[in-house]
Amino acid sequence: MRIRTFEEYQTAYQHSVEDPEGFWAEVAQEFKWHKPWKKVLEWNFSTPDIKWFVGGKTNITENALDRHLRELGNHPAIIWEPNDPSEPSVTLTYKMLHDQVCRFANVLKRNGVAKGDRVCIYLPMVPEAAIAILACARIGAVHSVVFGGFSAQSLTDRIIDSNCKVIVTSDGAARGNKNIPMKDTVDDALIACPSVQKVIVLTHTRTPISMIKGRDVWWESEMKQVTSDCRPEVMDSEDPLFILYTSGSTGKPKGVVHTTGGYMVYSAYTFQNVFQYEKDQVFFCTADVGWITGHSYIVYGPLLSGATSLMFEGIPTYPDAGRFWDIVDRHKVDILYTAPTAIRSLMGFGLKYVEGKDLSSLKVLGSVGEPINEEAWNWYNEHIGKGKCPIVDTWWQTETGGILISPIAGVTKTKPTYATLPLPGVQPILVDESGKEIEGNGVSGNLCIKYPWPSIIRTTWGDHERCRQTYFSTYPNLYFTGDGCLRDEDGYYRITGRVDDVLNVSGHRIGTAEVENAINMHADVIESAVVGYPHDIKGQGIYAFVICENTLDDEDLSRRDILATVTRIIGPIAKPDKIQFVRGLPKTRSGKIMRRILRKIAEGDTSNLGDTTTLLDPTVVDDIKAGAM
Ligand code: 6R9
Repeated sequence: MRIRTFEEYQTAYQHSVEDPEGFWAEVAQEFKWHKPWKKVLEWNFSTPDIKWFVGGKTNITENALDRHLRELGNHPAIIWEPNDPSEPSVTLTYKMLHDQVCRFANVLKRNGVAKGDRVCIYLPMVPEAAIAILACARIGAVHSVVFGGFSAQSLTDRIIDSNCKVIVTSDGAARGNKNIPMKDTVDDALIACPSVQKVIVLTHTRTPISMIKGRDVWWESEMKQVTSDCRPEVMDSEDPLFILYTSGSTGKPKGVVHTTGGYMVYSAYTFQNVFQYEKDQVFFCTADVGWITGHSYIVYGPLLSGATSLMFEGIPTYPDAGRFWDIVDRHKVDILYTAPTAIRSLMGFGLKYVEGKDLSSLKVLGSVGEPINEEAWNWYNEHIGKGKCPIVDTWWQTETGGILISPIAGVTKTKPTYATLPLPGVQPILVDESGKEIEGNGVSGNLCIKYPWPSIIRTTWGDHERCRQTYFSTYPNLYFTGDGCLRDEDGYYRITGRVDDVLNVSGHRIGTAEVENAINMHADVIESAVVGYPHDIKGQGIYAFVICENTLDDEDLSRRDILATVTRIIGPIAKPDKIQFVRGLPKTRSGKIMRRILRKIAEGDTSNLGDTTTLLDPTVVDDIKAGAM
């Protein structure tokens, strides 16, 4: 299963393409199955209908916890670093984690959760988030983790869409010098969610909160009522493991569904190979468990591999911009996996926060979430890796469940800004607008994948047709990623960014349509159009063109009201960086907004706006140009 040399990578890759079923069967054998699969793969990209390890029975927590108890029982599974550096960190061994997961699984059962039920997890970055996730998987409940930065409205939408029965939350969250309400937000969200029967509340910040009789119970007192005996539910390989909502180019976020067997095999395989994890190493992924990166590379991938996963509650700039390096130094972190936006932001604070920190434990550096620019890559390489740590620029998506294109640390020759080569089992293909394959090297096109890998999206919750439409209909018989991509002369892949209306702001995926809908909720707004523009730290910033009824006495106040509205509807991560009030939007005669023009204006490149003669009213463009920010 483990690739050690480039020759081994080539052999594994070839094997995976010539005999995918044989290849993945071998990998899957490392896990404990209650019943072996009858067939490795059944697939059809047109419906789509994809099944891995068909008929196989397993439980992912048995593989992530029980399987390690004999050899690694006293080995750290999770190291938790709190927001406040003066508070002690917490270590949970595999035995302790197993005990807590089983107990909380029993708490869920006690509160009416059964196999197949959906449980919403809305927690800060505390070990209990991992415990709650695994407890769901233990009893076959489907977890739906919602990122703590989303608003009550977003939480409501997600709870309703997946019809969650129980919510797990905390009183509050500590982030930097802020205390963020969690239970309050849940209370607001629940006004519109009749399906929710129980709220399990972890005490964390001890902020005063409301506790409603019959509905709200405390995590701690529930845990005292149960034993740590909880037999793992035997799950079918294709039983849903979790739902994770993500933004697309249209409509509300969709619930991406991952299933048990394939996700288990792929998250573990990619974790071990991409990062070349060795026993006793400390792996620090700085993502939030509310995103796919946290699911696959804080919780499942590392624990399935018997690794030690470091979980950090706080933010990279608290108490100062040296916090990551301080954590690396104190916990002797071997592998650091973070996002370009964090690197760019920390770069901006200068080297004084890096100096004096002992980073000599680092062996591998990872990057994820957005394209990494050359300057950030070089800084990461020189000042953090000291020129001796391979950088793995890992490209993947919520829908792919695990890393698809990435160097294998120390094995694949890296090149700044390139995700380099597909992992075994991954068959990328570039196509032009008409869907024709673009062959050869030194070319670019839209990135698709032509063959299933074990953790490919199975459906979008409650709306299979939407899954087909979004990913499998643009180009027949291909999975369409939504990303543009270049393949250079060496056959190396470089992801150039989204080709659809999805923004990537500080590594967070946000749909322009979602932001527009939120802006349009403001009482004075008539219409809006949102585009991305290059932003030095965030990668992309959000630029909103807004037609407003009566801004005009105090534009700044109107801007602030719009920001507050977006925060209320989606959450602070979707707040536009720039709001320009306009009298009209550039529309074609059929009423379509010409975003190409708005994008150019937002980028500050108004010299060549292309053909504007097809516009209903070409003069609005001059007005917008004149008022550009
Ligand atoms: C894992 C994750 C997915 C989108 C994806 C792409 C961008 C992710 C990248 C990258 C360039 C990388 N993206 N990794 N772009 N290089 N190494 O981030 O999932 O939140 O679903 O975002 O992020 O545009 O399509 P998700």
